[in-house]
Amino acid sequence: VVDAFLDEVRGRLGPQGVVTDPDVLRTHSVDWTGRWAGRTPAVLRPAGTAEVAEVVRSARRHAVALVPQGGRTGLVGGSVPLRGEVLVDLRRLDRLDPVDAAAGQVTVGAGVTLQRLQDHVAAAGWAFGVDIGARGTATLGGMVATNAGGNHVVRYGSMRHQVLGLEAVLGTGEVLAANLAGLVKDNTGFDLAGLLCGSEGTLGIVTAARLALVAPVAEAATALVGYRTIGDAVAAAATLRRAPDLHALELVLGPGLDLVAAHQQAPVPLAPTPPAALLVEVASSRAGSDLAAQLAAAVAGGPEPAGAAVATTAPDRARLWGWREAHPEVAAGLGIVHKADVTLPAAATARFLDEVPALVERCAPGATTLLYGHLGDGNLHVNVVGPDPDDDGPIDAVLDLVLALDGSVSAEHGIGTAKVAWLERQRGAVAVSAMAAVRRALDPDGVLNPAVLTPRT
Ligand code: FAD
Ligand code: 2HG
Ligand code: ZN
Repeated sequence: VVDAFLDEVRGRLGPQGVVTDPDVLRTHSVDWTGRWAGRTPAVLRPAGTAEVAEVVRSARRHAVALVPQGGRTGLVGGSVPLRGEVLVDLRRLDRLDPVDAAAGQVTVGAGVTLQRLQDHVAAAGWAFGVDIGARGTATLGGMVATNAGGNHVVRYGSMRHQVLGLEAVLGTGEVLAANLAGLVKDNTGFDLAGLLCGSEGTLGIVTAARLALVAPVAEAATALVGYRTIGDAVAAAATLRRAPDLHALELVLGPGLDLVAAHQQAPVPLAPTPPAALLVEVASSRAGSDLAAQLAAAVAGGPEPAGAAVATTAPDRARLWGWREAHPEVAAGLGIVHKADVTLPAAATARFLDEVPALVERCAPGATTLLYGHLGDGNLHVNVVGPDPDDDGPIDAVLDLVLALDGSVSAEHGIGTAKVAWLERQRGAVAVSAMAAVRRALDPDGVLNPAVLTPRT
């Protein structure tokens, strides 16, 4: 069956559109974490929307399942062929249109990386509201599919808030063009572009997006502020959420800072290393405001800090950001990482941070637990290294606690295949069956990402 499918696709896409080189297949079958690996008979490389539609229609005819792939930086096992699916690498869809300066919008192909988009719009005097550490590899298609969040959700929201329109090939094989003109207001029925944001490749393959841009930062001040206790850092965040021009509000803890220091062979800029620190950034599109003073005043409104390092130039700010952004890479360097990406109600955050290390220790004695995240949004990342790759016990215990505290078991990475067992507990049976019904309508034969979100049999 697969051979007949691949022959048909080869006929439509040409030989360069169907890759079966075993080295390439192996590379594409593993994700960034190394924890999720599958097997595939082929990687398809369509060059445009029409070719993606050919692939999906052909897959339906031959009952072949597909997994769309961008940069493979997703962290929940959604982009790898765990059931032997055929991969669809979207990176040749690399259209990057000129910035529409009148609207402050741009149309971009699904395969364009975030970094390339950022550079492109910066050259035209604009900025993009979402930024994540994987910017050099993550694609806009993957970021739409996962509704990526990242460093500036406190200011601009997640991907969903930047997406005005989408082009996608639905599971039916039809091409959906939803508000590619980028109309800011369009109340003519369902928001289909919004529906595809966070759908994790289960409803359609995103081929292009019409994105809203924001004013570029003219001036910014970034500080790594130490606190004597985790509780102080959480209390400070409650004050700082109201700071004028807030651009980022991130949490790191002492053990994480020490690991980054060892990795970067550079001393932590706060000595001694504090139990907790906030990376706070204020930014303005207007030059001439004294943002460092504004930031100091905002910090002074909260608990007394245990030292602070402040930066106002771009290279110094990037260095400070390194203390936060290096965490996933440093965790990966310790071994296979078990991840939870959760949201807590503000009132439950301190208790969660306090309880998780002991909880993990009870499930996996001797394991290393790193806690960090986008505290401004109540979003914490839990990285546990030590348990066997298949041992979900510690993360299950963490997610049980999240549900008991009325949080969410996925803040920004999605459900993928890794968190499928948690979806119904989080959202309830009615919501899950509504999602499955939408899925059946847009992908009647179950060709797209069958193992993801609400698995198809
Ligand atoms: P992939 O990993 O290739 O795919 C992810 C999912 O989307 C899969 O289910 C896949 O099937 C689907 N998909 C991919 N392309 C398409 C398409 N064109 N159409 C339909 N479905 C598609 N996430 C955050 O939210 N915030 C962060 O701060 C953040 N930081 C990160 C830092 C690091 C170092 C890493 C490794 C990851 C980080 N992520 C973060 C995870 C995040 O989900 C991804 O970086 C990004 O959103 C995925 O893009 P990708 O192109 O790599 O997608
Ligand atoms: C981040 O904020 C990413 O650094 C990755 O969302 C988190 O690897 C993780 O757990
Ligand atoms: Zn994150």
